[in-house]
Amino acid sequence: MTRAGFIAVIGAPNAGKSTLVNRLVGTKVSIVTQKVQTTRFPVRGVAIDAESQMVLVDTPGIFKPRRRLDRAMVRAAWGRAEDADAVVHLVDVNAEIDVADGGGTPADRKAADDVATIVEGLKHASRKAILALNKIDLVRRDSLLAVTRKLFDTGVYDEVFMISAGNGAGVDDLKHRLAAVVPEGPWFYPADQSADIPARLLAAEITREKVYLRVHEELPYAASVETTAFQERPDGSVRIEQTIYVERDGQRGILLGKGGQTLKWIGEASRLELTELLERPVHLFLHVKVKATWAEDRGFFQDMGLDFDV
Ligand SMILES: Nc1nc2c(ncn2[C@@H]2O[C@H](COP(=O)(O)OP(=O)(O)OP(=O)(O)O)[C@@H](O)[C@H]2O)c(=O)[nH]1
Ligand SMILES: [Mg+2]
Repeated sequence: MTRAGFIAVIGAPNAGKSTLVNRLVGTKVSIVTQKVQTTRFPVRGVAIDAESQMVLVDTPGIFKPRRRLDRAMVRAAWGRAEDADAVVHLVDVNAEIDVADGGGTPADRKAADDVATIVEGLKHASRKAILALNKIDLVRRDSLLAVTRKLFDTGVYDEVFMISAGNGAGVDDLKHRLAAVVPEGPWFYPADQSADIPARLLAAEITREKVYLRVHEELPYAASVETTAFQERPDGSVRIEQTIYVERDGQRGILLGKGGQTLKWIGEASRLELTELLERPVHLFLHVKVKATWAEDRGFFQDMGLDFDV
């Protein structure tokens, strides 16, 4: 008898949701950066454990939204949580502990604030969530207890796991549990499929990750990537053209870098990873365009399943 179901992974920005989904799946399906608000739309990765197929839905971080894009992202995250067979709430325990001790960076305090918002949201949910305390590689074991109790006492969880999505500690236990939680039924995807994201969208995401990795200080949230052409060539290679949108002229210069060096690095890093992911030679061509309003452009995000009607 097989089992199959959807599991939504929710949490504050930067909690490590995409890292966890990639680790559970065993391959990269969702991009990871040190920036908050990296994931913009729900990404599905498929994990298998014995007879269970788990469709993991990586969601955008839940936070207090301002821009229209942000509102659509947060709504998408809650929407997936409602639809799922189980919800994993992932918490950056390092940030929680620092704030509980009266310290922490402004980013840690923002994260703790977002965790409180999510707990409030979960109080209205129809069933309890699984709490996963992440980044335990960064904290002392004895400091975990107080934070665990504080969160558990909110009454919105029925289980707690302590994990490091980064180094894999505890992740197998969580995976076995999730495998048991999904209901009996036929699998949704073929056994060899690990992601459900169109190749052109994945290609755009990989390039966006490289943009963030390279120029994250200078371009906070200001860039977006669109694949404009994706052609399979007779020789087995693929030709990909992409446009990177920035909001201002000055950002275009930053992205290009001196003599085009920065863009060249981004293109090369993206091409290498795409070659590996797509398992064939990739010819990648990047263009940079200035479009002040890309974040307000409804059509731009429709492909990603984001709903702008707020
Ligand atoms: N030390 C440590 N770092 C981690 C762990 N898990 C994730 N990270 C790091 O935390 C940062 C954020 O990881 P992501 O997986 O992008 O986080 P996210 O929750 O998907 O973030 P958003 O998509 O922005 O909401 C990255 O720099 C990761 O490498 C962990 O278990 N330990
Ligand atoms: Mg993410």
